[in-house]
Amino acid sequence: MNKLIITCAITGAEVTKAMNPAVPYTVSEIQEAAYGAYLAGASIIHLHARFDDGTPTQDANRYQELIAAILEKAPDLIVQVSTGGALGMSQEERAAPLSLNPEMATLDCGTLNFGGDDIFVNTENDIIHFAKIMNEKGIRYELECFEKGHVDMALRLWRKGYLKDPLHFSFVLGVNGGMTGEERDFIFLRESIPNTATFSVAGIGKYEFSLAKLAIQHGGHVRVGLEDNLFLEKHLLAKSNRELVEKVALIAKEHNRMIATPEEARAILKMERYHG
Ligand code: KMH
Ligand code: ZN
Repeated sequence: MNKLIITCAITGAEVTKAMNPAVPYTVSEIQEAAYGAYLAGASIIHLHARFDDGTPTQDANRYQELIAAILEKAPDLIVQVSTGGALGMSQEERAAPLSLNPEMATLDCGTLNFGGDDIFVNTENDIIHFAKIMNEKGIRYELECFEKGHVDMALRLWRKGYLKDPLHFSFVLGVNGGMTGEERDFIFLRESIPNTATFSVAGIGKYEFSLAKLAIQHGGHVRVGLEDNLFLEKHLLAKSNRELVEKVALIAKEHNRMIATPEEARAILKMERYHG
């Protein structure tokens, strides 16, 4: 089986230190979190920018500072910026970090409820807009799909030529408003994408490690991190992102799945460009 790409979603936009003090905000906290995840086996860092007080931002200068700090400690890491940003941000705001020509970015493939009154808005035209920018700049996209309709949307846009090969999906399962992360959901999604596509899973909350295990068994890749889940196990907060990556690395070892270095991850994902 191919090697396992581990992505670490180190901070996100919605989780706070009040929920888990290990959530990183500052440049040095984010640098440390990324480096710890790297040492444990992560080859991709899914990055949201935040100001020192935790406020999420899509400010390109802040992203630049964070990316430089991450690459200073681990120059070969793949940094994947978020174009999802935080709930309520405008399309223009969310696209800002693409001006930095990052190697990789997320592309969210549909709208969904996000708990309470919140809605994460990604219209068809939003998706096309982000895709056009990324195509022009040669930025590799990870297609975030929170339910089956998002997979269908991505495939429709692929057939129309807005999305280019090679496709790499991320099944983000367990959001309050999206699809759950039960085994049947995973199998359904996995069987819905072309054989030529690669995929990763991001299990939200209690689904983090059960989905990771399924993906490891089925040749997929895995994302973990405090953005997605705050707990190492039930009632036990994770002390760091590194701990979460270490737990996945252990599951991979139990299933005889080797872990990809960043260079190997680039080869698996057929990425042509190394940084900006
Ligand atoms: N913060 C969420 C509303 C992404 O990074 O592309 C959206 C999100 C997706 O985290
Ligand atoms: Zn994110």
